[in-house]
Amino acid sequence: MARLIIVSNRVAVPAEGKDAVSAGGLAVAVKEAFSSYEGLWFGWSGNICDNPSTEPELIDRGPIQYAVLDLSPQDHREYYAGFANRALWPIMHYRIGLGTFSRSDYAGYQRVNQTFAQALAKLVEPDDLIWVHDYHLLPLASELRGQGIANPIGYFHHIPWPAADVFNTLPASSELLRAMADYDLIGLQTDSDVQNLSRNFIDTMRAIPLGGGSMMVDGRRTRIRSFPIGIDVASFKEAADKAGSNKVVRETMAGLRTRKLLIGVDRLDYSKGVPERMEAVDRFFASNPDQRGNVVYIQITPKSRSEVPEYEQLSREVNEKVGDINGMLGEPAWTPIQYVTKAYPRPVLAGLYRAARVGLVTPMRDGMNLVAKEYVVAQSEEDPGVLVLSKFAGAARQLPEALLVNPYDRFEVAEAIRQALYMPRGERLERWKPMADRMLREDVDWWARNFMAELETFRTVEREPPST
Ligand code: GDG
Repeated sequence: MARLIIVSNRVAVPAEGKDAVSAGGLAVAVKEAFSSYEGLWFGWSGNICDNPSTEPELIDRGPIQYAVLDLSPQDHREYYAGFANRALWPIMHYRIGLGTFSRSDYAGYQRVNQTFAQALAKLVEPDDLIWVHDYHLLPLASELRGQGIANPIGYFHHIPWPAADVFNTLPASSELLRAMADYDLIGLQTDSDVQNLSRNFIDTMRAIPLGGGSMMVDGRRTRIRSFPIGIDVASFKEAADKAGSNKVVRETMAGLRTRKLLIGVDRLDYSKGVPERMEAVDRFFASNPDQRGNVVYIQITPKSRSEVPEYEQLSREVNEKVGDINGMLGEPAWTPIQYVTKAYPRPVLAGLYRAARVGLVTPMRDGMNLVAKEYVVAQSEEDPGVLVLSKFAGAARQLPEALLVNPYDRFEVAEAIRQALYMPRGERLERWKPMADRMLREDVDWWARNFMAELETFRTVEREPPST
């Protein structure tokens, strides 16, 4: 069997005796990709220590091998919390004003990419395919080529690619684009991301389009295509079907009594539009006073990236907003917003999605947004709920039957909440069915298979020996 090497910033090494599917997020996607290959998953262990080894720790877990490196406190500060999450993340999400560029952070980002490439190059065998994930590792292919690696290397970008004028505000933008041309295949979430990056290549690097997404850049050929990521539909649906027996779900439903439930589930991140959504809910109660006491909004928001100052600030903002709204509108017997910052097991989420009449997924900008897909898949045909979805989430392309909204317009979101709550079953079903069918067809397996099939085509490409 051929071997696939997956590289990502964080590697989710499962506990001994467990397989990777028990974890969420990338682990689910990676498992699908590994189903037809022998696998090696390479990246950061999640540990921070002084003087980390440059030799990865090798761990065997069933069919998948893991190779992980620790980071030093400086690496973590500059590469991860700094350049990746304070420069690239905000800019990719169109938040230029929140971007903080520092030369030392950028140097740290390059250094960690180089260290990863040097360690990985020693493990690569001639027939391996390499699939790199996400914005932490934009220059990895270039570093690997510098180490003499000529294997096919693909990259998948999980977050949006902004308009060229936005990306080009980043001082390192041209250098990063040039490095990206060393990937054979660049996958993005949507066609509009593809257009943005292709324009960026053409305008900034005089890339020559060759048709079918291929481009010639500095004498190298690369291909840019969209591969919208999906979810593990079968297991999510099963979790939602069984959730009635879950204690947290049962107690939540009992607590609701006859009230209708609105649900939001997001990592605490300014791209997800949590405070803006709370304002829209506030607006909804202001213009629909008869609904006070009849509707409850549960927002589940596990904290993330607390080491980045903008996230701490957001956490304070959301706490304040929840306090204000509940204080102004609440009654001893009714709390309009139930805000929870702990992470729940996936079966609990699936059950709460099923119980919710309305799924509120209103990011200001999002590469895809898997919560929107999970909400759809968790619904039942007997009584499907309504998805209110930001038109700036990549998922909106595959879920056009949702109530699509502009998350910057709280009046529009409030009106969509009203419409969703009053929508008759016939219309709910008519909107939900095509979305559920599409999610089933375009699931995580479909995504991984498509990407790998395309990457496989680069096995036969003759490559100039890398100039070291
Ligand atoms: C990036 C892109 C793109 C959330 N709370 C809990 C929990 N979650 C799970 C959700 C969902 C996942 O986390 C979040 O998915 P998003 O799609 O919103 O993700 P990001 O983390 O921003 O990821 C995004 C994604 O990559 C994939 O390409 O869609 O656009 O930004 O699965 O269910 N899971 C559990 N407990 C929680 O409390 N177990």
